[in-house]
Amino acid sequence: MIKTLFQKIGAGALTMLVPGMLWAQDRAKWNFQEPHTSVAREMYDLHTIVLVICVVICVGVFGAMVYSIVYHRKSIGHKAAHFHENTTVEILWTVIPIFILIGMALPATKSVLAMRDTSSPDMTIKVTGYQWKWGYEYLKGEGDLAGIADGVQLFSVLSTPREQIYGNEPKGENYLLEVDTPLVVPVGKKVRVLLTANDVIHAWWVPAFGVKQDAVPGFIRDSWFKVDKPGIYRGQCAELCGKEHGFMPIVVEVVEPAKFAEWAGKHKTAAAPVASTAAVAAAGGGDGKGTYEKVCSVCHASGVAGAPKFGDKVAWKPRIATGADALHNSALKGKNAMPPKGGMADLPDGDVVAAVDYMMKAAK
Ligand SMILES: [Cu+2]
Repeated sequence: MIKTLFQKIGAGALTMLVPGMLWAQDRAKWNFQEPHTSVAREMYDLHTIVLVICVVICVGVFGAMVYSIVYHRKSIGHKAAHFHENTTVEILWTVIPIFILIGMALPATKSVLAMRDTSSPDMTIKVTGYQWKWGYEYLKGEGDLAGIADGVQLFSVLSTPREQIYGNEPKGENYLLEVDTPLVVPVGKKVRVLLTANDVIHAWWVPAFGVKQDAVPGFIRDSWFKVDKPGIYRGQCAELCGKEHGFMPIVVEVVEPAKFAEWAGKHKTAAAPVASTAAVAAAGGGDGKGTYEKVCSVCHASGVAGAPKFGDKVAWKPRIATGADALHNSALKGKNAMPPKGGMADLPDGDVVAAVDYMMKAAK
């Protein structure tokens, strides 16, 4: 009887061994991402230590239980021992867990303090969550980063083609984890991120940096990272923020400082205003198609919540009848659920007007 029981346990352990080995081989898929900041490394180690403690406790407790069930069972005539109100045992099972908890709490507290320490950064970037994209604004560089990227602003929008999302095309390698314009930061520099949101709560999460921070409208939260290796790091919005929550990934490109300066220089000239927004609006020189794709399409491509669908002649007809000026005004100042300039306060008026014209033209 006992023999067959152990044979069964042995066979069970063997069948567990194969998936266990497969797991070990493929662990990068199941484990945390490879950490690339000191905070992420601390989190990774903490997770490993606590996991090991849990496994040891689990094996110890269940081992004792199984041993007792098998060897101390009534059918072989075992007589139960009595150790009620045994002071030594009671002290032991109080003191040992206390030490285990202290052993876990000490390194965890140290890591949380390191995570919260956003003091003396080399660079500060404001991150704004929108439904459904990320906005980045380089606020201030310190030391040799002073002034290099200050004032550069960019928007990061999902670049996975809709055909892949709808299943009409095979999915790419970085499916739903790719954007048109990544955030670029220098390697080995402490970057402080200030997080906020424009509409609902989002969360900026980059696992390899050990950063996961809520972006709350009306509040500023901060976090930091200092990446040790150039490369492309991917993350996602980690707070359910609406129907396209899964479509606002984060891509951070970490580059050498020289390359960063070069990149920033390019973006600074690109961001410089060429003419007054009014003049652009008058000349109709704004980027209609680009603005539509970056801003308006979020609602108008699928036609959500009263937003007339792009190219839908029936839905657009009564709106077009109110005149182009009225539509330009609604887009600039906001109407019902549509925020002013689609929620992008920094958008030049010319681009907004051009985007409205572009959408009107498509529906005529
Ligand atoms: Cu979000």
